[in-house]
Amino acid sequence: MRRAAAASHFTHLSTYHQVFQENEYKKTVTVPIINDNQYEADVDFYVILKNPHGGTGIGDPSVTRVTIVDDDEPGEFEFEDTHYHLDCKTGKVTLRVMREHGFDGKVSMDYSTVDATAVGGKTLGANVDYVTANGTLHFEHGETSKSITVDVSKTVKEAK
Ligand SMILES: [Ca+2]
Ligand SMILES: [Ca+2]
Repeated sequence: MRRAAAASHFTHLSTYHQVFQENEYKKTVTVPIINDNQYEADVDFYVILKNPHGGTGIGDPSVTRVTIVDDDEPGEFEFEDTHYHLDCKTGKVTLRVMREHGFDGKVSMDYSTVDATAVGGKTLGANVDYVTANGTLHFEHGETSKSITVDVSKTVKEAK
């Protein structure tokens, strides 16, 4: 578990002085937690009791651990369809990538083309069926879909 960074997750209370009145046996310490929208591992911090005054002592436990459980769902990526067919006349195919099961925070994902029976190349030519593509899709917080466009040959060829 990562150490909680004070600046980003909770307001740092370096020393907090509590005074118990006569007949008082219970007090609460409140630490404001900052709720962001970025997925991250759970983080934790400790609160310790120290410097008792007025003839009192420190009992056990005098240290407690607080875990900030992340509530953000960054989602997962998938294509909208398992198979795309294209009309050669357009010379390109657009594939839609969906971000499902959550859309919290800024996330990114890489993609690349892989040859099957079609042959990819840097530019379209005699023996090139499509232009190989690879890159990174960046999603902002709340963004749920992006498109990848691949240029393909307008020349119809028989499957090899
Ligand atoms: Ca959150
Ligand atoms: Ca978070």
